[in-house]
Amino acid sequence: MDTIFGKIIKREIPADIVYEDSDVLAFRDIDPKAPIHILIIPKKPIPTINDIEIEDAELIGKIVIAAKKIAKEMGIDQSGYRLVMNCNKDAGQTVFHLHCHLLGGRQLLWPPG
Ligand code: DGP
Repeated sequence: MDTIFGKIIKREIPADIVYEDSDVLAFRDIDPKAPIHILIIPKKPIPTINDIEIEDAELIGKIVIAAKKIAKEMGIDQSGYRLVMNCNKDAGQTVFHLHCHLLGGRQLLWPPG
């Protein structure tokens, strides 16, 4: 099933893209929760963390590698940042195409709400 993020990958709807390679796309969140709020997604449409298979291990690693590159590029690698992946209802997942939130640019609270 196609999602809004599938449409962004296919350039059917616009997004502020900050990073792309053959496997991963990253763009600014439409409703930012921090001065820097980027979504990093696999181009492969995996709905939730529960659907990740062992053959996706390298792909998931590439998401984290993309995140650290973007954090450095945006100058928050030393001040700090947070990576978040929400899974299903209790975590508040709203888009069922796997994504990793990269949040930074301010002091982040812990624990999250
Ligand atoms: P989650 O709650 O983890 O499923 O986060 C989904 C995020 O996706 C949420 O922070 C808002 C963002 N989002 C939803 N629709 C769009 C869109 O069309 N464009 C962009 N850039 N972000 C979107």
